[in-house]
Amino acid sequence: MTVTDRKLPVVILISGTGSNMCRLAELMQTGELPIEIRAVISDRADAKGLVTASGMGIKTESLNPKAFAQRSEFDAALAKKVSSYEPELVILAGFMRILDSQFVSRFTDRMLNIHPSLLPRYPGLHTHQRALDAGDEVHGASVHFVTPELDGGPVVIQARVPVLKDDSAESLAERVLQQEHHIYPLAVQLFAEGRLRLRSGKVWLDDRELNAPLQVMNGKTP
Ligand code: NHR
Ligand code: GAR
Repeated sequence: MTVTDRKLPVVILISGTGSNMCRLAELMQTGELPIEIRAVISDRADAKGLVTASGMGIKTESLNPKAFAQRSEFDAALAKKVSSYEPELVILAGFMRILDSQFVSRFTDRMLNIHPSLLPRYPGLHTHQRALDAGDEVHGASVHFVTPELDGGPVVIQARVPVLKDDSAESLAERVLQQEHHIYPLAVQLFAEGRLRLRSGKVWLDDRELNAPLQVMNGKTP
């Protein structure tokens, strides 16, 4: 095996449909993305994405938060499960539970999330409705490194999506999701190739500090 054949071991955390996970898995299987998905783990046993992943031959697990008396106990059990796969990158892909700083510190600088807004606008939930309510003309999605502060970690890449006159939260979410399927694989690829890193809280690309997130508009880098 040569150096370039090396695949980055990853674990993906999901809660729902898992379309971002599925896109990453497809690109792995066609050889376009140098990762090895060691497991897909959900906090919901009924997540559709678990069925998709096992149908693609990927190991799946779930861990029910209700089985734990405290949040911190769930987070510790999840951290243990994730660690057992020895991932070099943890990928949050529609994972709907806030993780405590104990969890985050275990995977410092090697955990990414995709969030459906142009951060720092609209951290948290219901981002599409909030963008509509604010009358924004442009909305989008961001890939960021995960830090203990919710959706507050350094942003790597963003996709901008125009808001249309008759958009509902659902129609807007659908177009944003299409763009997520472009930017998440790109960020994961840069990380897997060793070109993208978080060092002392700053994003580095090709040995240069990134002073603004990479930008994609309608699938094109301007
Ligand atoms: N954890 C940390 N420490 N930092 C981040 O940036 C995180 C995180 C965990 C998840 C994803 C995030 C998103 O992209 C994410 C980023 C869940 C909630 C939330 O409020 C908010 C943001 C995100 C994920 N969850 C509720 C909770 O009490 C539960 C909501 C539900 O179950 O429907 O955890 O949007
Ligand atoms: C995506 O839009 C993702 O950005 C968002 O949920 C969707 C998951 O879709 N994430 C969050 O809202 C995290 N709180 P998917 O399951 O089909 O990838």
